[in-house]
Amino acid sequence: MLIRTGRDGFQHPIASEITPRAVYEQRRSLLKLMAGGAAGGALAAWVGREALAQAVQRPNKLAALPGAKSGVAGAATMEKVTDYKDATTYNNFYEFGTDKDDPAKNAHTLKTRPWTVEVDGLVKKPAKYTLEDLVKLSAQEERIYRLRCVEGWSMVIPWVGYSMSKLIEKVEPLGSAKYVEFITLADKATMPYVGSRVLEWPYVEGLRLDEAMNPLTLLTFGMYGEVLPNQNGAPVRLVVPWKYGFKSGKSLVKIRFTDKEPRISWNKSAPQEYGFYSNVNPNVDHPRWSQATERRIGEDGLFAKKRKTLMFNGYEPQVGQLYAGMDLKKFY
Ligand SMILES: Nc1nc2c(c(=O)[nH]1)N[C@H]1C(S)=C(S)[C@@H](COP(=O)(O)O)O[C@H]1N2
Ligand SMILES: [Mo]
Repeated sequence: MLIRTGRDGFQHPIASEITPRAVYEQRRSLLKLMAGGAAGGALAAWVGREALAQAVQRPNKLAALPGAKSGVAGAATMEKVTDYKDATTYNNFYEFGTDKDDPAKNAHTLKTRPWTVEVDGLVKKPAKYTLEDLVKLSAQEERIYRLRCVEGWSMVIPWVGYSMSKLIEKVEPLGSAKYVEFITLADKATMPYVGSRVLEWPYVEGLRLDEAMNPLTLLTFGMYGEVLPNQNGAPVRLVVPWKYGFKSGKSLVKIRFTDKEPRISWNKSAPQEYGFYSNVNPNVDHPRWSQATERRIGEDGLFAKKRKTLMFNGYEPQVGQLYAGMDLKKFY
């Protein structure tokens, strides 16, 4: 669905990316009501969501991937962990569709074995890692991170992985390496929306080298003590907890070290809305809405209070110094 804004006629491709969840769900059930006749439509919508939640409810069907509690500062918020059901049925993974429940419905086609991640560019030791080698490269840790999306929803998830810095140290970046580019799978055969005009494919993300080296940046293989469900970015993704969710690329296949700032997918699609840095910042509004508050998934009923969004998503003590002296209104 195209939405036209007043400013410079920019068209945003998808309503669901920018619509707060409560509004979006209301609108969907309303549409279904209108389509199916009042009672029948409402029932169908309810049954649909329940069935999806049932289908992903975890009778431990995924392989266990436990991690020892992390010793990294800031790696364990004490906030209530989001229900597994919510974290696995309300996703953004555009390769599988643009509705929040599309990834849970469609990502079963993703083939996560065999899987390799190629690390190249400005490094002394470029290498191709099999998933198995990558999993074993360092000890798995559990980290309970907040993840906040541009659209205003947030979650608290127990991720399992290890600091990206462990991999970076292994490949030994050259002095000229300043950025890291994260390239994700774009396989038309298994990802039905690759080729659609929503975004340029593959989905590409990037970090400055010092951001990637920050111990909080997590190379992630699991969540809730199990391997990642496909819809959450199996078999390996990034989690960068102080940045908006889209910086956390899913289903990584290539990691490349560069001397130039990588062109990232969302920035290409809408440069005035999504900057390279995309640090969570309540003081810098999105061009079309405030970023000062958020809704925690699972608490987004009609009467749930919004939460105040914290600078760098609450990770300022750990990452604030990375941006000392930078104008974050300019480098959004
Ligand atoms: N490859 C890929 N990675 C992606 C996305 C995507 O569409 N494709 N969406 C991003 C966005 S917008 C968010 S908010 C997070 C969502 O992660 P989650 O579904 O595990 O909560 O994944 C990010 N990583
Ligand atoms: Mo997002």
